[in-house]
Amino acid sequence: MLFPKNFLWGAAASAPQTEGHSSTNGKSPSIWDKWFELAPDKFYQHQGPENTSDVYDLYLEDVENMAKLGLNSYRTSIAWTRLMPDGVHVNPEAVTFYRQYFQALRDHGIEPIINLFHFDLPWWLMAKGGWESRQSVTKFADYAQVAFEQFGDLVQRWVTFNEPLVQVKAGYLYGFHYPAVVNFRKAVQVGYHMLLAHTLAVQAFREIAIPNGTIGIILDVTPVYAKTTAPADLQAQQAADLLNIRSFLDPVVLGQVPDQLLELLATNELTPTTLSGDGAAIAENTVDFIGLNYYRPKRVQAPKKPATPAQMPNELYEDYEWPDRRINQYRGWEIYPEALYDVALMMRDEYGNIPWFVSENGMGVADEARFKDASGHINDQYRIDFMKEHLTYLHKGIAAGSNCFGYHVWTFVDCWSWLNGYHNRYGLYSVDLDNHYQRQVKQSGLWFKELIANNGFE
Ligand code: BGP
Repeated sequence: MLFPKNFLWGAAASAPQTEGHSSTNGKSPSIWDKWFELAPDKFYQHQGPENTSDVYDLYLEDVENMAKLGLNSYRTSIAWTRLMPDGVHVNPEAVTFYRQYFQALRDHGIEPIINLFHFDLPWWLMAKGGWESRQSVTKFADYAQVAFEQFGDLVQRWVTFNEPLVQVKAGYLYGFHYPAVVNFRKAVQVGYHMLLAHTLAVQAFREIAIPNGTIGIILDVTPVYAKTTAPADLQAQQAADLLNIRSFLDPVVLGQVPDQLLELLATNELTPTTLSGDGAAIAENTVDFIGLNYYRPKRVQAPKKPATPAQMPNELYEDYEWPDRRINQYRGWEIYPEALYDVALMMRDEYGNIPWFVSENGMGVADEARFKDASGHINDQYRIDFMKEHLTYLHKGIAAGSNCFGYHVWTFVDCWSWLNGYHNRYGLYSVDLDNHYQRQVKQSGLWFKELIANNGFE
């Protein structure tokens, strides 16, 4: 099974989950640093964001290891709180660090794909209302412009946000992320401000005009599957699809929030506050490419207690557990590789076949040290199987004409996960927390090397 020529093979990560040095080198606190300080019990084994995988010190070793496996691309993010600790001044230490890091990637033949925001809102901005406040939009656009100016000579492919809807859901509906507010109206307003922040960052990018530069966004997108074809289940599916997928994918690719979503919001008294000119800005600043993170499908059914106006999404649709599902028992997520084919066709048929790539796919497993083989490598055959299955369906989608240009695994080196700390590991390399973050390749890393060398697998 061969993949297209020049296919991007790589891995993804984020600044807050890998860099460490979270309170040093001029960085100011993000909501994660502050939340850990305020409520350490929420975090698995009190593992906070201070140290993570020490990429701040070890980036060169990681880049060399990436080159050994043959990666041709790597996505990480810039920490806003490191680059602009007070939102106004640029931190020279951060500029030096990121320039050296991105240069090292380039020197090793690895294209840096750089994301501006991966859940790590500055605390100073949270104190002013965070994404609920309209000023977050312009503050983000200012930061984006600084990043383009500082690193535009080293980075051509840019990303504005990673999974903005996860921020919305985790922070304003389900209590997983700070500020853990539960309020549907606020959630919609926050999502709208993130969409506009994205839009103004794209506008700034177009004005700066980095040679050969392209810009996109990374979304957690999977087709929504209905329990049955009964009208109530299909109606639930449509609501879930509009809120979870089309709310971002339509405006960023097609330049317009879908009318059906506007109607759904109006019926439920959820219409966000907007300013004149917003719609035109959204229409004029569509993206060049899309990154799609895929881990698990979304299955829904008709709500047991429907209500209008809905106070929570489960009054519009309810999650459904398919009895035949396979589960990654460590993370509790369904494994359904077939969805990647459906995603590929959705991009082909409903989004003008815009270039897109799988920007995250991976399997988090606990206690991996127990799988060490005689050679001392973690023998993570389950991860190899997981990637093979997903790549098989992705390949089928590409063969059907979908314009997919790459596949990035989450992640290269085991990293810190928001509330789960180092419980579930995703890396192609392990990290030894008791031994100065020592890295060691897993069997999946060696398999990935072969995959890249052959541009496919048998
Ligand atoms: C994605 C995020 C990543 C990463 C991954 C794995 O949604 O973009 O930051 O964390 O999920 O999830 P988790 O770490 O919660 O197991």
